[in-house]
Amino acid sequence: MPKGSDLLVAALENEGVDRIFGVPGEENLDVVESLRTSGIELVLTRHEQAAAFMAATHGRLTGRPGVCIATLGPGALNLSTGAAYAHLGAMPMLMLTGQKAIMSSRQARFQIVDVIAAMKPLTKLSRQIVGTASIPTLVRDAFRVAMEERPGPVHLELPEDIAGEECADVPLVPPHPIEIPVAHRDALDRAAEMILQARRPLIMLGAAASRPRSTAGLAGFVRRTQIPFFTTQMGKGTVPGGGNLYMGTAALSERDYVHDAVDRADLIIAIGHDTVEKPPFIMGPSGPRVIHVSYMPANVEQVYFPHAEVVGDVGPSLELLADRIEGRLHNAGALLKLREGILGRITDRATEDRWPPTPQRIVHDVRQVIPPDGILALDNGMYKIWFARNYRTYVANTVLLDNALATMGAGLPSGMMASMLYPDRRVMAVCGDGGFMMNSQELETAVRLGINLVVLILEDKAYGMIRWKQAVDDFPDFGLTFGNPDFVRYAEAYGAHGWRVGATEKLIPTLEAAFKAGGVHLVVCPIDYSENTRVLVDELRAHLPVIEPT
Ligand SMILES: Cc1ncc(C[n+]2csc(CCOP(=O)(O)OP(=O)(O)O)c2C)c(N)n1
Ligand SMILES: [Mg+2]
Repeated sequence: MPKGSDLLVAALENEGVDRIFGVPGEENLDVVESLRTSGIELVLTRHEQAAAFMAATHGRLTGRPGVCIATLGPGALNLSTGAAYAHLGAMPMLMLTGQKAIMSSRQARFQIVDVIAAMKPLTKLSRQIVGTASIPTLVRDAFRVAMEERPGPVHLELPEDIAGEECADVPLVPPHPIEIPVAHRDALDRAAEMILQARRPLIMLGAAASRPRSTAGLAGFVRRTQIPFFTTQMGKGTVPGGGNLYMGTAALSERDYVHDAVDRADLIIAIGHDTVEKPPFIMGPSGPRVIHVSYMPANVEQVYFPHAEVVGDVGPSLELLADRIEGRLHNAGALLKLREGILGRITDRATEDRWPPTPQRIVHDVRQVIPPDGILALDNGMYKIWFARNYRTYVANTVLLDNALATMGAGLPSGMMASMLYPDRRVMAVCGDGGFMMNSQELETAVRLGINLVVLILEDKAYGMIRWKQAVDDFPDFGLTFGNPDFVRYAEAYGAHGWRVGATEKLIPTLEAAFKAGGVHLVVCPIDYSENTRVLVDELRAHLPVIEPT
């Protein structure tokens, strides 16, 4: 006779789950036993937070929920940052947690936390499984909720008595494809009219543009309209091959060079913008008109209040929009004349050979060793702004950047997940010396799994971004520096390879050698952060937006 945990695992197999990440506890042991004899691989991590980051990244890259598992109380709570990461970042994920038996209580309140309540604000759905009979439908529903727009995390708690209870073999619910409705004809007509009338149109690609299902539709829209585009940080790399129309990425909210184009535009077609992101530009009463194209209606904010909306499945809706305007746009390329100037300023000092290297040089050199389809997974720190601003992409969804929860510690686990999903591509995690140490224990997981991954640690012996903001706000330099372990020996202690870059011209050969060797590599390179203030404050303060007669 099957037991509850067998039904749960069968229901997960029914959804096509092939791996579960996590740290089991006593209360999960029935599930672990059911997994042992299943086709699902249990991937142990060294912290539940990393398991959740990996599962969320699985969802982000495939559109199918990644699954993670933890015990009750402390284990479940360690998933919470990952839950928020997936919730703000719209990544489908299923979290499974254990719980003490609900029908009898022999341990009083030992380790008991109201995990359902704790997960409520961090998930789209958080439910306790109270009987075996409902397991197949609950799992099916959890997957639907996680995947449907706006995607995100769901949570199921399986108490140990339900997990171990023998039960009848309840039939599973077969999944079926569900199409997302396409935008209404009137909305498409209205948007087409606005685009046809625009004198200086500009496309903006935002976070939701990165859903794997919309990749082809987006590329087609850009190609057919030839309207130049810029991206938000999380929209970076959503359009493949659109290189000659790329105007930049808005790493800052205003005054950057890309804002020369934004400020000059009279219409912005904002595709997939999600206001969880730090604003890519600030709307004002006299700025450009904005058409919001996305799966979900716009959230109206002080800085974002679109004038028209095209809501529906983004790919097919854009196809219908392109049908209405293709070949009829006379001003599509009006802003393209600004492109060279914007991109030229961005690449300033990209090949300068000072030691330690500048962020611009590091971004430039990293690009040289990553093939077009290689994947970059960024942690959170000062360098993220530089990568967002300066890194160019050629293939869709090749930059994993979190501008939603913007949590430190996700760089290594998200890079590990990308490497597991795409073992034939080069994958690099870029981390600060602060963020790396928040989940560095996962080096053991990476080595154990035998994956290929290069981790570049940018060392400034500080929580650099906060230290920089402290300086920009005229606070004295205080309280934000630390020491580091010897990263080379640290890597070696895990059975990984460690490298220290000792000269600027050594960065490319070191990274290249690391990729060629395969396995897990930690490459440490110091970074000269004096550029933060020189460029991102002084230069941009002096930068006056281009004013041209309209
Ligand atoms: C979990 C978490 N804690 C704190 C912060 C606030 N924070 C943002 S960037 C940063 C410093 C990052 O330091 P490091 O990883 O060394 O990168 P650096 O900026 O020095 O390049 C901090 C503390 C955060 N985003 N996430
Ligand atoms: Mg640092």
